[in-house]
Amino acid sequence: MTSELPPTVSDIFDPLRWRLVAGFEDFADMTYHREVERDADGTVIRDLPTVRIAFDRPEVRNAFRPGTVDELYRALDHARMTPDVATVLLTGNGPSPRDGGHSFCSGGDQRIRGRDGYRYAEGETRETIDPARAGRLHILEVQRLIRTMPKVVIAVVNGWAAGGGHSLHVVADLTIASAQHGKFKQTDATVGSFDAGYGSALLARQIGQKKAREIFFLARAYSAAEMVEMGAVNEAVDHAELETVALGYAADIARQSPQALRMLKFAFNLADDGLAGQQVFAGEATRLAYMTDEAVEGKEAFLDKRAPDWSSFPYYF
Ligand code: S0N
Repeated sequence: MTSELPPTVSDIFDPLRWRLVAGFEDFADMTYHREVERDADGTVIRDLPTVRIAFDRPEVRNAFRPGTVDELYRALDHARMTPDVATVLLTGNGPSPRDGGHSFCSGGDQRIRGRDGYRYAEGETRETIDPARAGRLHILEVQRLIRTMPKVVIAVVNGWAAGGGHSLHVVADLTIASAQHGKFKQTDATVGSFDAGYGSALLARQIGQKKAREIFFLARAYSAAEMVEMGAVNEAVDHAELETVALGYAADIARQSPQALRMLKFAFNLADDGLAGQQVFAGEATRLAYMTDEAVEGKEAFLDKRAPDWSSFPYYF
Protein backbone atom coordinates (compact mmCIF):
# COMPACT_ATOMS: atom_id res chain seq x y z
CA MET A 1 0.00 0.00 0.00
CA THR A 2 1.29 3.42 -0.93
CA SER A 3 2.14 6.29 1.39
CA GLU A 4 2.43 8.68 -1.53
CA LEU A 5 0.02 11.60 -1.21
CA PRO A 6 -1.83 12.82 -4.29
CA PRO A 7 -1.13 16.40 -5.41
CA THR A 8 -3.40 19.00 -3.83
CA VAL A 9 -6.07 19.97 -6.34
CA SER A 10 -8.13 22.53 -4.45
CA ASP A 11 -8.11 24.82 -1.43
CA ILE A 12 -10.25 22.37 0.56
CA PHE A 13 -8.82 19.07 -0.70
CA ASP A 14 -7.19 16.97 2.03
CA PRO A 15 -4.59 14.71 0.32
CA LEU A 16 -4.45 12.47 3.42
CA ARG A 17 -8.02 11.35 2.76
CA TRP A 18 -7.59 10.44 -0.90
CA ARG A 19 -5.56 8.47 -3.42
CA LEU A 20 -5.59 8.83 -7.20
CA VAL A 21 -7.60 6.09 -8.91
CA ALA A 22 -5.22 3.91 -10.91
CA GLY A 23 -5.66 4.16 -14.66
CA PHE A 24 -7.16 7.64 -14.53
CA GLU A 25 -4.07 9.67 -13.58
CA ASP A 26 -3.65 10.93 -17.15
CA PHE A 27 -6.90 12.91 -17.19
CA ALA A 28 -6.47 16.40 -18.66
CA ASP A 29 -9.71 18.06 -17.53
CA MET A 30 -10.92 16.03 -14.56
CA THR A 31 -9.46 14.41 -11.46
CA TYR A 32 -10.65 11.13 -9.94
CA HIS A 33 -9.83 10.12 -6.36
CA ARG A 34 -10.79 7.30 -4.01
CA GLU A 35 -11.29 7.93 -0.30
CA VAL A 36 -8.76 6.05 1.84
CA GLU A 37 -7.79 5.47 5.45
CA ARG A 38 -4.08 5.96 6.19
CA ASP A 39 -2.03 4.98 9.23
CA ALA A 40 0.10 7.43 11.22
CA ASP A 41 2.90 7.13 8.64
CA GLY A 42 0.52 8.08 5.86
CA THR A 43 0.41 4.58 4.39
CA VAL A 44 -2.93 3.60 2.90
CA ILE A 45 -4.54 0.93 5.11
CA ARG A 46 -7.77 0.50 3.17
CA ASP A 47 -10.11 2.00 0.64
CA LEU A 48 -13.30 3.67 1.88
CA PRO A 49 -16.58 3.68 -0.07
CA THR A 50 -16.50 7.20 -1.54
CA VAL A 51 -14.97 8.63 -4.70
CA ARG A 52 -14.34 12.25 -5.61
CA ILE A 53 -14.73 13.27 -9.26
CA ALA A 54 -13.84 16.88 -9.98
CA PHE A 55 -13.73 19.33 -12.86
CA ASP A 56 -10.18 20.56 -13.24
CA ARG A 57 -10.35 23.64 -15.47
CA PRO A 58 -10.63 26.36 -12.82
CA GLU A 59 -9.19 29.02 -15.16
CA VAL A 60 -12.49 28.87 -17.14
CA ARG A 61 -14.74 28.33 -14.09
CA ASN A 62 -14.58 24.57 -14.78
CA ALA A 63 -16.42 24.80 -18.10
CA PHE A 64 -16.59 21.49 -19.94
CA ARG A 65 -15.43 20.74 -23.47
CA PRO A 66 -16.00 17.39 -25.24
CA GLY A 67 -12.88 15.82 -23.72
CA THR A 68 -13.99 16.92 -20.24
CA VAL A 69 -17.31 15.20 -20.73
CA ASP A 70 -15.59 12.04 -22.01
CA GLU A 71 -13.43 11.92 -18.87
CA LEU A 72 -16.36 12.66 -16.57
CA TYR A 73 -18.35 9.84 -18.15
CA ARG A 74 -15.43 7.42 -17.85
CA ALA A 75 -14.89 8.22 -14.16
CA LEU A 76 -18.60 8.00 -13.33
CA ASP A 77 -18.94 4.72 -15.19
CA HIS A 78 -15.92 3.31 -13.35
CA ALA A 79 -17.51 4.37 -10.05
CA ARG A 80 -20.79 2.79 -11.16
CA MET A 81 -19.07 -0.55 -11.74
CA THR A 82 -16.89 -0.54 -8.61
CA PRO A 83 -18.81 -2.77 -6.19
CA ASP A 84 -17.53 -1.22 -2.95
CA VAL A 85 -18.20 2.40 -3.92
CA ALA A 86 -21.41 3.75 -2.39
CA THR A 87 -21.17 7.49 -3.01
CA VAL A 88 -19.78 9.82 -5.66
CA LEU A 89 -18.84 13.37 -4.74
CA LEU A 90 -18.97 15.55 -7.86
CA THR A 91 -17.16 18.84 -7.36
CA GLY A 92 -14.79 21.40 -8.88
CA ASN A 93 -11.10 21.96 -8.30
CA GLY A 94 -9.67 25.41 -7.76
CA PRO A 95 -9.75 28.24 -7.06
CA SER A 96 -8.68 29.76 -10.36
CA PRO A 97 -4.95 30.54 -10.44
CA ARG A 98 -5.83 33.57 -12.56
CA ASP A 99 -8.20 35.44 -10.28
CA GLY A 100 -8.98 33.23 -7.26
CA GLY A 101 -12.55 32.60 -8.42
CA HIS A 102 -14.27 29.46 -7.10
CA SER A 103 -16.27 27.23 -9.40
CA PHE A 104 -18.13 23.94 -9.41
CA CYS A 105 -18.85 23.99 -13.15
CA SER A 106 -19.92 26.74 -15.57
CA GLY A 107 -21.38 24.41 -18.19
CA GLY A 108 -20.44 24.08 -21.83
CA ASP A 109 -17.26 25.85 -22.94
CA GLN A 110 -18.62 28.71 -25.01
CA ARG A 111 -15.33 29.35 -26.80
CA ILE A 112 -15.54 26.15 -28.81
CA ARG A 113 -19.23 26.10 -29.72
CA GLY A 114 -19.48 26.30 -33.51
CA ARG A 115 -22.45 27.74 -35.36
CA ASP A 116 -22.87 24.31 -36.98
CA GLY A 117 -23.50 22.68 -33.58
CA TYR A 118 -20.02 21.16 -33.51
CA ARG A 119 -17.52 21.79 -30.72
CA TYR A 120 -14.08 22.63 -32.04
CA ALA A 121 -10.82 21.94 -30.21
CA GLU A 122 -8.07 24.50 -30.76
CA GLY A 123 -6.80 24.28 -34.34
CA GLU A 124 -9.66 22.09 -35.55
CA THR A 125 -11.73 23.07 -38.58
CA ARG A 126 -14.84 21.75 -40.24
CA GLU A 127 -12.54 19.83 -42.60
CA THR A 128 -10.38 18.19 -39.91
CA ILE A 129 -12.95 17.50 -37.20
CA ASP A 130 -14.36 13.99 -36.68
CA PRO A 131 -18.08 14.54 -37.37
CA ALA A 132 -19.00 11.34 -35.52
CA ARG A 133 -17.91 12.97 -32.27
CA ALA A 134 -18.05 16.71 -32.83
CA GLY A 135 -21.78 17.39 -32.54
CA ARG A 136 -22.60 15.14 -29.65
CA LEU A 137 -24.29 16.87 -26.70
CA HIS A 138 -23.02 14.02 -24.58
CA ILE A 139 -23.30 15.90 -21.30
CA LEU A 140 -26.85 14.58 -21.52
CA GLU A 141 -25.45 11.03 -21.45
CA VAL A 142 -23.62 12.03 -18.26
CA GLN A 143 -26.87 13.32 -16.80
CA ARG A 144 -28.58 10.01 -17.54
CA LEU A 145 -25.69 8.08 -16.02
CA ILE A 146 -25.87 10.14 -12.81
CA ARG A 147 -29.62 9.60 -12.76
CA THR A 148 -29.54 5.83 -13.31
CA MET A 149 -26.33 4.73 -11.60
CA PRO A 150 -27.02 2.67 -8.48
CA LYS A 151 -24.93 4.95 -6.28
CA VAL A 152 -25.71 8.20 -4.48
CA VAL A 153 -24.24 11.17 -6.34
CA ILE A 154 -23.67 14.32 -4.27
CA ALA A 155 -22.99 17.65 -5.99
CA VAL A 156 -20.45 19.39 -3.76
CA VAL A 157 -20.85 22.96 -5.00
CA ASN A 158 -17.69 24.81 -4.06
CA GLY A 159 -18.27 27.84 -6.32
CA TRP A 160 -20.25 28.79 -9.41
CA ALA A 161 -22.79 26.26 -10.68
CA ALA A 162 -23.87 27.88 -13.96
CA GLY A 163 -25.53 26.74 -17.20
CA GLY A 164 -24.89 23.04 -17.75
CA GLY A 165 -23.08 22.98 -14.38
CA HIS A 166 -26.32 24.07 -12.73
CA SER A 167 -28.09 21.20 -14.48
CA LEU A 168 -25.56 18.71 -13.11
CA HIS A 169 -26.36 19.80 -9.56
CA VAL A 170 -30.08 19.46 -10.34
CA VAL A 171 -29.69 15.87 -11.56
CA ALA A 172 -27.46 14.84 -8.63
CA ASP A 173 -29.19 13.05 -5.77
CA LEU A 174 -28.10 15.59 -3.14
CA THR A 175 -26.40 18.99 -3.18
CA ILE A 176 -24.19 20.52 -0.50
CA ALA A 177 -22.84 24.02 -1.14
CA SER A 178 -20.21 26.36 0.18
CA ALA A 179 -21.96 29.09 2.17
CA GLN A 180 -19.38 31.65 1.05
CA HIS A 181 -18.58 30.68 -2.55
CA GLY A 182 -21.45 28.45 -3.70
CA LYS A 183 -23.38 30.46 -6.30
CA PHE A 184 -26.07 29.32 -8.67
CA LYS A 185 -27.05 30.85 -11.99
CA GLN A 186 -28.90 29.28 -14.90
CA THR A 187 -27.33 31.08 -17.86
CA ASP A 188 -28.55 28.76 -20.61
CA ALA A 189 -30.98 31.28 -22.09
CA THR A 190 -28.40 34.05 -21.90
CA VAL A 191 -26.16 32.20 -24.36
CA GLY A 192 -28.94 30.81 -26.55
CA SER A 193 -28.83 27.37 -24.98
CA PHE A 194 -31.55 25.43 -23.18
CA ASP A 195 -31.54 22.30 -21.10
CA ALA A 196 -35.13 21.32 -21.76
CA GLY A 197 -34.74 17.99 -19.98
CA TYR A 198 -33.66 17.34 -16.41
CA GLY A 199 -32.06 20.78 -16.00
CA SER A 200 -35.40 22.55 -16.24
CA ALA A 201 -38.24 20.03 -15.86
CA LEU A 202 -36.69 18.15 -12.95
CA LEU A 203 -35.83 21.46 -11.27
CA ALA A 204 -39.51 22.42 -11.51
CA ARG A 205 -40.46 19.13 -9.81
CA GLN A 206 -37.95 19.91 -7.06
CA ILE A 207 -38.76 23.54 -6.28
CA GLY A 208 -42.02 24.25 -8.10
CA GLN A 209 -42.84 25.74 -11.48
CA LYS A 210 -42.72 29.42 -10.56
CA LYS A 211 -39.27 29.35 -9.00
CA ALA A 212 -37.82 27.11 -11.73
CA ARG A 213 -39.13 29.44 -14.42
CA GLU A 214 -37.72 32.42 -12.51
CA ILE A 215 -34.29 30.77 -12.39
CA PHE A 216 -34.27 30.11 -16.15
CA PHE A 217 -36.12 33.19 -17.44
CA LEU A 218 -34.31 35.80 -15.32
CA ALA A 219 -30.86 34.12 -15.13
CA ARG A 220 -30.15 35.75 -11.77
CA ALA A 221 -27.46 34.60 -9.34
CA TYR A 222 -28.58 32.90 -6.11
CA SER A 223 -26.60 32.24 -2.96
CA ALA A 224 -26.30 28.81 -1.37
CA ALA A 225 -28.59 29.98 1.45
CA GLU A 226 -31.27 31.07 -1.04
CA MET A 227 -31.07 27.68 -2.75
CA VAL A 228 -31.48 25.89 0.58
CA GLU A 229 -34.53 28.06 1.22
CA MET A 230 -35.99 26.98 -2.15
CA GLY A 231 -35.36 23.29 -1.45
CA ALA A 232 -32.84 23.03 -4.30
CA VAL A 233 -29.84 22.47 -2.00
CA ASN A 234 -29.68 20.23 1.07
CA GLU A 235 -27.27 22.29 3.13
CA ALA A 236 -25.00 25.34 2.94
CA VAL A 237 -21.84 24.86 5.00
CA ASP A 238 -18.72 26.80 5.84
CA HIS A 239 -16.42 26.65 2.80
CA ALA A 240 -13.49 25.19 4.70
CA GLU A 241 -15.72 22.35 5.96
CA LEU A 242 -17.42 21.57 2.64
CA GLU A 243 -15.58 18.36 1.73
CA THR A 244 -15.54 17.17 5.35
CA VAL A 245 -19.30 17.58 5.56
CA ALA A 246 -19.69 15.83 2.19
CA LEU A 247 -17.62 12.90 3.48
CA GLY A 248 -19.86 12.86 6.57
CA TYR A 249 -22.91 12.50 4.31
CA ALA A 250 -21.09 9.70 2.48
CA ALA A 251 -20.25 7.94 5.76
CA ASP A 252 -23.95 7.98 6.73
CA ILE A 253 -24.89 6.64 3.29
CA ALA A 254 -22.35 3.82 3.67
CA ARG A 255 -24.16 2.69 6.83
CA GLN A 256 -27.33 1.91 4.81
CA SER A 257 -28.16 -1.28 2.93
CA PRO A 258 -26.79 -1.12 -0.64
CA GLN A 259 -29.86 -2.89 -1.97
CA ALA A 260 -32.19 -0.50 -0.16
CA LEU A 261 -30.26 2.53 -1.46
CA ARG A 262 -30.54 1.25 -5.05
CA MET A 263 -34.25 0.52 -4.78
CA LEU A 264 -34.92 3.88 -3.14
CA LYS A 265 -32.96 5.87 -5.74
CA PHE A 266 -34.77 4.10 -8.57
CA ALA A 267 -38.11 4.53 -6.79
CA PHE A 268 -37.52 8.27 -6.36
CA ASN A 269 -36.79 8.49 -10.11
CA LEU A 270 -39.56 6.21 -11.34
CA ALA A 271 -42.54 8.50 -11.71
CA ASP A 272 -40.59 11.39 -13.21
CA ASP A 273 -38.64 9.19 -15.63
CA GLY A 274 -41.65 7.46 -17.17
CA LEU A 275 -41.07 4.11 -18.85
CA ALA A 276 -37.27 4.60 -18.70
CA GLY A 277 -37.59 4.98 -14.92
CA GLN A 278 -39.84 1.94 -14.73
CA GLN A 279 -37.31 -0.03 -16.77
CA VAL A 280 -34.46 0.80 -14.37
CA PHE A 281 -36.54 -0.03 -11.29
CA ALA A 282 -37.93 -3.19 -12.90
CA GLY A 283 -34.45 -4.36 -13.91
CA GLU A 284 -33.41 -4.33 -10.28
CA ALA A 285 -36.65 -6.10 -9.27
CA THR A 286 -35.98 -8.79 -11.90
CA ARG A 287 -32.47 -9.28 -10.58
CA LEU A 288 -33.94 -9.86 -7.10
CA ALA A 289 -36.58 -12.23 -8.51
CA TYR A 290 -33.85 -14.35 -10.11
CA MET A 291 -32.68 -15.14 -6.57
CA THR A 292 -35.96 -16.86 -5.69
CA ASP A 293 -36.63 -20.61 -5.84
CA GLU A 294 -39.58 -19.83 -8.09
CA ALA A 295 -37.45 -18.20 -10.80
CA VAL A 296 -34.87 -20.95 -10.47
CA GLU A 297 -37.65 -23.52 -11.07
CA GLY A 298 -38.60 -21.74 -14.32
CA LYS A 299 -35.03 -21.74 -15.58
CA GLU A 300 -34.32 -25.34 -14.53
CA ALA A 301 -37.54 -26.63 -16.07
CA PHE A 302 -36.51 -25.09 -19.38
CA LEU A 303 -33.03 -26.60 -19.21
CA ASP A 304 -34.51 -30.01 -18.15
CA LYS A 305 -36.98 -29.82 -21.08
CA ARG A 306 -40.00 -30.30 -18.74
CA ALA A 307 -43.01 -28.21 -17.73
CA PRO A 308 -42.26 -25.96 -14.71
CA ASP A 309 -43.82 -27.07 -11.43
CA TRP A 310 -45.26 -23.96 -9.75
CA SER A 311 -47.25 -25.96 -7.16
CA SER A 312 -45.17 -24.85 -4.17
CA PHE A 313 -45.30 -21.13 -5.09
CA PRO A 314 -48.35 -19.16 -3.87
CA TYR A 315 -50.38 -16.67 -5.94
CA TYR A 316 -51.02 -14.68 -2.78
CA PHE A 317 -48.93 -14.01 0.33
C1 S0N B 1 -19.97 31.37 -14.16
C2 S0N B 1 -19.92 32.88 -14.24
C3 S0N B 1 -21.26 33.47 -13.74
C4 S0N B 1 -18.78 33.37 -13.33
O1 S0N B 1 -18.63 34.77 -13.46
P1 S0N B 1 -17.25 35.44 -12.96
O2 S0N B 1 -16.89 34.95 -11.62
O3 S0N B 1 -17.44 36.92 -13.13
O4 S0N B 1 -16.11 34.90 -13.93
P2 S0N B 1 -15.81 35.29 -15.45
O5 S0N B 1 -14.89 36.46 -15.48
O6 S0N B 1 -17.07 35.42 -16.24
O7 S0N B 1 -15.08 33.98 -15.94
C5 S0N B 1 -13.70 33.76 -15.67
C6 S0N B 1 -13.06 33.22 -16.92
O8 S0N B 1 -13.70 31.98 -17.24
C7 S0N B 1 -14.25 32.02 -18.54
N1 S0N B 1 -15.48 31.23 -18.56
C8 S0N B 1 -16.42 31.15 -17.62
N2 S0N B 1 -17.41 30.34 -17.99
C9 S0N B 1 -17.07 29.88 -19.21
C10 S0N B 1 -17.70 29.00 -20.14
N3 S0N B 1 -18.88 28.39 -19.86
N4 S0N B 1 -17.07 28.77 -21.32
C11 S0N B 1 -15.90 29.33 -21.59
N5 S0N B 1 -15.25 30.19 -20.76
C12 S0N B 1 -15.84 30.44 -19.58
C13 S0N B 1 -14.52 33.48 -18.76
O9 S0N B 1 -14.64 33.77 -20.15
C14 S0N B 1 -13.32 34.10 -18.13
O10 S0N B 1 -12.21 33.99 -18.99
P3 S0N B 1 -11.41 35.29 -19.48
O11 S0N B 1 -10.91 35.93 -18.22
O12 S0N B 1 -10.33 34.73 -20.36
O13 S0N B 1 -12.40 36.12 -20.20
C15 S0N B 1 -19.64 33.38 -15.68
O14 S0N B 1 -18.34 33.03 -16.02
C16 S0N B 1 -20.57 32.84 -16.69
O15 S0N B 1 -21.70 33.28 -16.81
N6 S0N B 1 -20.07 31.88 -17.48
C17 S0N B 1 -20.80 31.35 -18.63
C18 S0N B 1 -21.83 30.35 -18.15
C19 S0N B 1 -22.56 29.80 -19.37
O16 S0N B 1 -23.24 30.53 -20.03
N7 S0N B 1 -22.40 28.52 -19.64
C20 S0N B 1 -22.97 27.88 -20.78
C21 S0N B 1 -24.47 27.60 -20.61
N8 S0N B 1 -24.85 26.58 -21.50
C22 S0N B 1 -24.45 25.33 -21.26
O17 S0N B 1 -23.80 24.99 -20.31
C23 S0N B 1 -24.90 24.33 -22.26
C24 S0N B 1 -25.56 23.25 -21.51
C25 S0N B 1 -25.24 22.00 -22.12
O18 S0N B 1 -24.12 21.59 -22.07
C26 S0N B 1 -26.27 21.33 -22.84
C27 S0N B 1 -27.49 21.18 -22.26
C28 S0N B 1 -28.52 20.60 -22.97
C29 S0N B 1 -28.23 20.17 -24.26
C30 S0N B 1 -26.95 20.31 -24.78
C31 S0N B 1 -25.95 20.89 -24.07
C32 S0N B 1 -24.60 21.07 -24.66
O19 S0N B 1 -24.31 22.21 -25.10
O20 S0N B 1 -23.80 20.13 -24.66
